[in-house]
Amino acid sequence: MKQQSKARAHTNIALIKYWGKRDNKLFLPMNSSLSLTLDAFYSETSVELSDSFEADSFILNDQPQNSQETAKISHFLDLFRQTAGIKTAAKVVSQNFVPTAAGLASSASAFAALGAAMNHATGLNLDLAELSTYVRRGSGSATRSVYGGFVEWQMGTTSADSLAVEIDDASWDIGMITVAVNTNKKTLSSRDGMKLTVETSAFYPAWLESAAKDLVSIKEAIHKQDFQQLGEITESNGMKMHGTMLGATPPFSYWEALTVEVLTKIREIRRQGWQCYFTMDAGPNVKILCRYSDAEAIQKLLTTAFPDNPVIISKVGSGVKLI
Ligand code: 2P0
Repeated sequence: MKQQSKARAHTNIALIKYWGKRDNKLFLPMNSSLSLTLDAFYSETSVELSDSFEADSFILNDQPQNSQETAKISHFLDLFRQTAGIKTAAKVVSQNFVPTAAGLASSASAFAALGAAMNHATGLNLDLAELSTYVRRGSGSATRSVYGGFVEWQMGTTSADSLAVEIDDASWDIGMITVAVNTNKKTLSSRDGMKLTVETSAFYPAWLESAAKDLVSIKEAIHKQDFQQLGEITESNGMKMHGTMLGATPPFSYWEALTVEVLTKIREIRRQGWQCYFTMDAGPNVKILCRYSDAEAIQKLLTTAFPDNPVIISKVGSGVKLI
């Protein structure tokens, strides 16, 4: 057997956050989430299956990866191999066009691209909804990167129905700006951070109750194309997620001093009349939901205030594609 496939997947930023698993092995989440797929950050991954390979190999950003990193990929590829009934080893070559491990969700685009390439190379050709249940088991947030625009990851009841659903293509003047506060590798992974939160946070039950209500409201806002409502829910849901971490034992936070300055600046820009709303993931960087047509003007205001920090505009991204 010899097959080769290559895919591109874009990252996504959750507007209703995924924060906690109810099953750590199957990556079943504690709550449903909803995201916007971004055009500016993506991964391109090729998978070559060949009977001549003795073992899996993995090259990321031109660097051959060690046995520990390769084992993580092998475990993921096994999901596809088991279904396809093959044992063929794979050569995986991946390029991330995303600052890695900085809360910019590189694992989402990485596993979505790898899964899509493997889906094709094995000849399984699962449809996108089913593919999302496979890539979920590489990284939860990858579930949502299968589609473009606004995407819901329904928590489901089993592994088979915990999947991505396309909600809207977000073609109504939507954009996102990222302010890179610090792109170094974080000290506490989101995987460990969410586990600690589920197990110890006094605020976690309130988070679950609130996230379920926010999901209903944000879907209404998307349906009505009500940008203000969309932004207000986004901002409040993200802050509630970060609140759960302060209620954990020991308490923790991904924020840095500059993060707070950026949030203060965004509120000021909003008072000047621009519609912009912030959200943050498991890192100090700030993402701003805005009108795509306003993005350059808002970028200028942010760059003037924070000249040393990259401020990156993105339009809405598409779903996984073979390339
Ligand atoms: C999200 N994050 O919804 C949330 C918000 C970070 C904060 O999904 O353990 O890398 O691989 O399932 O997907 C980041 O967590 O975690 C994430 P795993 P993942 O985007």
